[in-house]
Amino acid sequence: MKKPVIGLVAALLPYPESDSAFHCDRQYANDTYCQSIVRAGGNPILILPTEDISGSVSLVDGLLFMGGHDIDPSLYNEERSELCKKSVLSEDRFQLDVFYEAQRQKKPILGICRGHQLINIALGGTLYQDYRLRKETEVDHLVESQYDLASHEIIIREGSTLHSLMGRTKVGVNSLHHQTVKTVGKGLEVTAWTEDGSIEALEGKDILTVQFHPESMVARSDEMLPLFTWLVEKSTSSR
Ligand SMILES: [Mn+2]
Repeated sequence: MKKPVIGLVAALLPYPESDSAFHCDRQYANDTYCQSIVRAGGNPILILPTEDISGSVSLVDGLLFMGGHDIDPSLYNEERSELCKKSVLSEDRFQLDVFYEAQRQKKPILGICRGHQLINIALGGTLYQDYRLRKETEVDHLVESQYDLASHEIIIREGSTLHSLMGRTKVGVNSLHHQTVKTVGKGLEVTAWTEDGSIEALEGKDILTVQFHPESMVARSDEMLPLFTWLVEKSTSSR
């Protein structure tokens, strides 16, 4: 049987970070995202910058927006804070265009970390340019040493999609972000928080987004696999 095709929206690795002998940028997806989709029963492909975004989106059954750079604060009408890290406007605009086209074509969407933040901005939400700009900051959100292990707990709203996938209201997650959602975009609901009130998950119609990195935890255990299974199963039923 043909597997649901999941479009991974390409991330940009600009030169010289790309370390390319050809002095060029790279468009890429971390293998952990690919492997998570494969383990969930999907067939991952890369959505690349193109003038025919509509054509590319029509090739896939669902989309995954992955982790990556900060997003240019001008896209949510804020001045750049000195705490904001590197952003690339062309990458932001490409990924936003893919999101809007995916919505037009009614494709299910999973967003992870930058993807979660991008989708919130696409729907009119805003970000804290660094989580330490929040008033309450008891939780450390940038714990790179535990990239595949839980470093803080999240509290999940009962009755949410995330609750049905995890089967409980408290789950340990990894945390490798320094920005976080401030105001929530139109049509989205907050479905998970940390104990100090930082937003960790959003849901809308056929949209699920998380601030943590389930793709990295999937390499160690199946606990986070249901998030990817949700996307693959939704993508099956949308055809
Ligand atoms: Mn976190």
